[in-house]
Amino acid sequence: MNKTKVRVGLVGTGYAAKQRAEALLKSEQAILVAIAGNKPENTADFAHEYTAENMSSWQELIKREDLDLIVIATINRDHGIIAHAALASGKHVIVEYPLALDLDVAQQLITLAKAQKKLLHVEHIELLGGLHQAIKQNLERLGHLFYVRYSTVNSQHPAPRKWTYQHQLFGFPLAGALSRLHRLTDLFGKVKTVNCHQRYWETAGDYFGTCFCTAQLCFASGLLAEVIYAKGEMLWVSERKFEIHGEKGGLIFDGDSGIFMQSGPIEPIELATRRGLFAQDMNMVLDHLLYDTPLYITPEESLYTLKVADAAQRAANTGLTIFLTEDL
Ligand code: NAP
Ligand code: BLA
Repeated sequence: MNKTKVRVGLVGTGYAAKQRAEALLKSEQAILVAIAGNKPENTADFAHEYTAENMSSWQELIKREDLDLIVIATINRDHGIIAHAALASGKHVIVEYPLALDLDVAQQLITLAKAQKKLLHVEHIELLGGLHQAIKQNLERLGHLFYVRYSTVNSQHPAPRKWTYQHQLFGFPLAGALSRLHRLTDLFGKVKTVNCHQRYWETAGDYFGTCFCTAQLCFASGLLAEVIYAKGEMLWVSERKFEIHGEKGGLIFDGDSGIFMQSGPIEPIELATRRGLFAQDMNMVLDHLLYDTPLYITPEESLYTLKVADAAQRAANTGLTIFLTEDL
């Protein structure tokens, strides 16, 4: 790009959008020009706080000809349709994961971005975080890996009446929370088979009160991974645990603390903070657009993980083991 500042339009006014806006405020390479939100009062407050123009809808935002880049930081259901419209109108796109809830839509977006010669970047900040970096640095010490357990359970009393507890808006749990699977595909490669069980407990209206999802992934390497993603009011204890077991040692992360275990003494492993990751992602994209520096993830990698999530959904719906052998 041959101009000094990337002109940005932002969709969303929640946590992720705020992190984006803060990063843009600090950046010399970009300017937040306009935003589109959901509830008018939230959008007005956000526009005021970041001195951005308040657009009445994402459709109006995307129509503007003075924007180079659209950042999509809104509910999962709308990622695909907004990304499509933005790419079709010639904008670069950053979208928070998941790229789309539907696998075919996600595939089409990658094709469209190529045809339009525009950047399509799917944020996967979990790859930038301390846990992932610590795992990468220590993985070789474990020898041949045979078992992984990754469990994120969020006990919430009462369950919030939020989009993250609405089927259509959040999507299938392991697609909506794609980072859970993406950590694994990034570390361990291709998946051969998937089993999954999924249950919701409903409350009044559109919302569920509890979601419990558990999947088993057999990787092409022979590694077995168990993933638990659960949230809501029927869960009595929260858990954030990542265990990796190898023939020569184990890595056990519990919350923000980690240890390396083998026959000798236990070694503590420090984790860097989870803060500042959206800003890192934002700055890498701006550098990429302006100076062609490399990015840390491709949309194809995110699409592959979405394939695994889609297989998990099919496994949960049918009770069958799903084979992903065409990608091996
Ligand atoms: P959030 O704080 O709950 O914000 C959600 C945004 O969506 C708000 O602007 C909200 O506007 C809007 N919204 C809510 N209900 C809506 C509806 N029915 N129709 C249209 N818009 C609606 O969520 P978030 O954590 O920022 O997540 C945004 C995206 O970032 C999600 O795709 C999420 O997966 C992704 N992400 C988030 C994180 C994180 O750390 N939070 C990390 C990675 C990826 P109102 O408040 O005005 O309703
Ligand atoms: C991911 N966090 C997410 C996602 C949502 C939230 C909707 C995407 C879906 C998912 O992967 O589950 C929402 N996270 C929240 C909310 C809180 C929270 C409402 O911690 C309330 C405190 N996100 C934050 C805060 C931090 C944070 C305060 O809102 C950390 C200081 C980090 N959230 C964070 C990270 C991810 C994430 C690093 C990526 C997922 C991962 O690490 O696997």
